[in-house]
Amino acid sequence: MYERIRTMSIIRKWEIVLTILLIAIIIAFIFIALNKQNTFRTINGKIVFVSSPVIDQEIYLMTVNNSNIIYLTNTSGSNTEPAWSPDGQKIAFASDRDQNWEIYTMNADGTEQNRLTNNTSDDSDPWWSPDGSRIVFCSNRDGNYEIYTMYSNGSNIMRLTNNSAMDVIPHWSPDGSKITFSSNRDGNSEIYIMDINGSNQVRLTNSPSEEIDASISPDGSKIAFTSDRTGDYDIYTMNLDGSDVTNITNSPSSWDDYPCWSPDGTEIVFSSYHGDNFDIYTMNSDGKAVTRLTYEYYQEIFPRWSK
Ligand SMILES: [Ca+2]
Ligand SMILES: [Ca+2]
Ligand SMILES: [Ca+2]
Ligand SMILES: [Ca+2]
Repeated sequence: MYERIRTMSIIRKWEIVLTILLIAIIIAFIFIALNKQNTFRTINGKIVFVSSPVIDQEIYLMTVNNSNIIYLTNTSGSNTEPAWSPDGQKIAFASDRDQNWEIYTMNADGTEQNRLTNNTSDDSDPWWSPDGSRIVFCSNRDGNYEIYTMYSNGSNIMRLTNNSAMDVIPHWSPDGSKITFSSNRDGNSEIYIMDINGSNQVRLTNSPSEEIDASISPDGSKIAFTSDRTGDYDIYTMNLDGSDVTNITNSPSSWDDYPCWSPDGTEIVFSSYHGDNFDIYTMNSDGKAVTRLTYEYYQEIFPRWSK
């Protein structure tokens, strides 16, 4: 009888130990699952992006790792389309805080927000020249969207395009010699490239789908852009003459958009719409090693990377 009770008590002890072990394993799995959302990666430099936690869009800054996110703008009206000055000290952006879209600049900590344009039409999509002296942007001030440049203090506005189509989303090449943009002048949106005075406008893509958001890699060898030519938005790269087009995201289940090169050209930051909202991701320039940076429920778009 004693032996039997003793055996029972040993069995009971093991049951308790195993139960505790099982609970510990379950807790560990839950902990790992919860913290998977918070696996931070080190970002070389800083990334600004746009999010819309209320109704308006505001600009946010992510530094060191993706756990440090601060807001740079907080006004009535939206603040969007941030673009870094080449030295990483300033950000140009578009805002409708003064009732219509204008171009503004601010310091990289959100201070000294100054308006550069001042008219009743839409002025948007700023992008800095690599020497910091000028900003390219688009405006419909002449009745339809055209590409313009101005000095970075807002003076000396020059129109580069001149036709009845939508000429939008200009980006300056890192060597300073070219500007890429999108236009629907040939029937639907395609990627174009031109000299910085507006001459030599050349079409690089030719597909019945939408081609937008072109930006040239830091070494000047590739253009990243967005296209829905497969029926879903993916990010592509191509050579500067439009050859060697490669779908680098190639994910039919997600809308991938807003590509921007890392300062060293080895990676691309972009937004991807999974489930029901956009978040910020990085990938190598060949589309490999996709890493998620944000987990907000809101729409995180327009990521732009500076050193
Ligand atoms: Ca305006
Ligand atoms: Ca036009
Ligand atoms: Ca097209
Ligand atoms: Ca989100």
